[in-house]
Amino acid sequence: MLKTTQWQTLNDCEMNAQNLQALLRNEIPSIRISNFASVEECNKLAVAIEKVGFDFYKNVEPPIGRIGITQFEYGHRGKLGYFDAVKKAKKTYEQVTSLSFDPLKRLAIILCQNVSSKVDIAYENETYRYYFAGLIRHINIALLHIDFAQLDAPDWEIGNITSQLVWNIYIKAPSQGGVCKVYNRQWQPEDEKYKIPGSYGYDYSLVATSEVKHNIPIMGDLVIFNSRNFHEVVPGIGERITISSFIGKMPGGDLVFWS
Ligand SMILES: O=C(O)CCC(=O)C(=O)O
Ligand SMILES: [Fe+2]
Repeated sequence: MLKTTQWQTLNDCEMNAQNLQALLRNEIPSIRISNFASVEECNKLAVAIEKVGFDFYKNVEPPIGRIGITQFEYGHRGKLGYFDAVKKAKKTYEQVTSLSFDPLKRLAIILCQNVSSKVDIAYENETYRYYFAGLIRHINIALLHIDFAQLDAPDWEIGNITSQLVWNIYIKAPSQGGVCKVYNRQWQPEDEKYKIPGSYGYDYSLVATSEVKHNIPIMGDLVIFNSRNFHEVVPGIGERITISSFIGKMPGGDLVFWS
């Protein structure tokens, strides 16, 4: 049984070794790295992203645009399709970031300074292939959901993670709203009965009495939260473009990235 205790604070926490461990244990709601990227770096990324253009998810309502691939979409379709698509997704990511900077690399350096274990892209031993990390998204609304590889990827290497975080950098932020609400309730298998049929969303009654942290999108900021916690993105005014990936903690303590 997972015990949900009150968060130590509802404020934004800075990145340090202690906070990173606290976030993995769901003792704090999020870590924010303010000015992770400059306005100029974000504007350059936005131009490069517009040039490439977004694809839209199949069967996701309301629509979410993305550049790159997700393990989630291949969870029920088999691994090989995902790993076959990694090379192209990586190439597009490099095409975009080469015109500005690479957020994944910048974050990996910061994480290395704050953990004693290894930090790398996730690797699938069965197929001898690296995962893709660095999803670019255009999200207006995201329904209440969680991202947790023990549920989404039980037969994949990442299914072995003991806890999972997600980072998002805001490349374009709405002038109002677009908040990512993170609830102090971590997914448990019994929660599957709250899943809305035919959707990735869960019923809001799950979080009716939960503590909630509002992560406000600010251009250039990077926010990390525990993606096993139920979360949603509420509507805003203006475009909202992010780059993200998951950070899993492997049983030996190593941190791995994937999207
Ligand atoms: O865009 C966001 O703020 C969070 C989106 C989300 O659901 C995630 O990154 O897991
Ligand atoms: Fe999510």
